Amino acid sequence: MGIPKSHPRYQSLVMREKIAEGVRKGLVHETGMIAHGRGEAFDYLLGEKTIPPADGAALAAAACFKTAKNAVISVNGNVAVLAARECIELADVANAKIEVNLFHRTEGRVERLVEFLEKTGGKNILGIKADARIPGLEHDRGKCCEEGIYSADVVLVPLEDGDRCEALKKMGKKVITVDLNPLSRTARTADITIVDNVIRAIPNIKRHFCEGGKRDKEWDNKKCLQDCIDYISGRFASFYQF
Ligand code: PTJ
Repeated sequence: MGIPKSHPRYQSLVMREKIAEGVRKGLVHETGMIAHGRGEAFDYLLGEKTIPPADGAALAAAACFKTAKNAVISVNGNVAVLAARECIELADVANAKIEVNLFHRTEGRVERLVEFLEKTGGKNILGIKADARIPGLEHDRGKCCEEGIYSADVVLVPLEDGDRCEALKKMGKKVITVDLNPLSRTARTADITIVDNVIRAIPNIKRHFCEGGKRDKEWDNKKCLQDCIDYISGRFASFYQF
């Protein structure tokens, strides 16, 4: 579909089209459209821009990447079609690995996503050889790579499921997530939650990483989430802010 650049909702329509095309190509799971719709609603409430607490969280994430020994970026169907290039660029500068790790895992979709990421410029994309398990997770959603998520000290898991986020925390990992919904279980479980669209959050982490990625105090994720909720509530207070 040729979306005219002049359309006031151009970027949002492009994202929808990428998700729909991703489903058609077998990259995005069909429920990825539902997840996207939920995210879109929260993005609307944020004003479709990076709000200050989200930028602070992106800086905290960059600082985490700086000190990581084995950082891994977990990529699912939605993240791949929306922000593959951004994830690859972050992995390159931060010396992180990329693993395709799916909630609704099928070997075919993992292979298609690995191929898609490699065509976009990614190297040594993990995910096909899932030779380890995240303890406590039944079925295929517990599968991961020993060399990747299993042995990582820092994992960036954008658009993650709450259960898996909790299981990764139990493994002792530092978990960073990107989730537009500040109330989600994932948002509340992760060590660092960037309440922003993945298309903005990943480049923000990279920018902070390249600018030094230092933060002055311990990260308080609960306070960050409260600040995000306060921001949204503040916008609700006046019709004219929308
Ligand atoms: O490709 P798979 O099989 O791994 O499946 C991926 C999805 C996203 C379908 C799966 O992980 C899922 O069902 O996720 P949930 O539980 O619906 O959670 C997705 C969360 O991400 C929700 O809280 C959304 O608000 C949020 N979200 C959706 N789109 C974006 C987003 N957050 C940031 N940027 C987005 N573009």
